[in-house]
Amino acid sequence: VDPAVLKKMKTELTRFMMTYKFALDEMDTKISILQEEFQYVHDYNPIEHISTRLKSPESILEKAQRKKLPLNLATIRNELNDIAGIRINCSFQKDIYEIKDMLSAHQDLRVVEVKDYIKAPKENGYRSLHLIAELPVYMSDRVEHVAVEIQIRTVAMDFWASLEHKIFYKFGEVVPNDMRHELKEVADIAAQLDTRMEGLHRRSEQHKEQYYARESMKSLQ
Ligand code: 0O2
Repeated sequence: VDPAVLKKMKTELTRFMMTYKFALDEMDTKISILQEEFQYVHDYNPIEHISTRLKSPESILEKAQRKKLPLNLATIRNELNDIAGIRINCSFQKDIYEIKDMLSAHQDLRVVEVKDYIKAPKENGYRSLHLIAELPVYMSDRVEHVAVEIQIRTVAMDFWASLEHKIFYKFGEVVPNDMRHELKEVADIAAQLDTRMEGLHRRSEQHKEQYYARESMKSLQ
């Protein structure tokens, strides 16, 4: 290959990857701002943990080949929505939808797809809310609209998904029935934990409100 052509290809690929890194940086900032401001206004932080990941060029190519896509950057940008991923782990299930609404209200962020694996869990028990959002990334000579996959889940959903990912997710072969059932059962137990913890949270809020109301009555007497 002509060295000049090779150099141009390398520059294009690096700039392509950079747009996804910048999109993740922007998302990270957006979420940190929400987190800080929400804590200030509501005296409560709904986000336990945020992590970001950028697919490596090798796994982008592997996925493009698996999907039988022509190997050019424009097609890959249009067809692969999970090159940049951000995962938001929340405390409670209600926080997931609150965060979704807050992010969807951002004018520069266009939610192009929602997959609600909480209302409709996957057959193996996987639960999570997935959004594909597009946001503009301003480069020196162009604006790119870059897709980011946002996974929002509770810590209990994340516990199950992270371990299932290690145990089976990329196994690629048929998982024996008894193990499939047990994984699904464990996912359902995690969902019950979410419901119970959320119930406890609600009751504790009511309890605290009543307590402070009683205390302020006492101070008036
Ligand atoms: P990794 O290693 O986590 O990055 P598409 O991208 O639309 O072609 P798909 O599978 O329809 O592919 O998208 P979907 O369902 O939104 O899932 C994308 C991501 O969600 C996966 O990314 C996982 O991170 C997560 N996920 C989906 N299903 C499961 C599951 O059953 N178990 C676990 N642990 N994670 C899941 P990747 O790139 O496949 O994997």
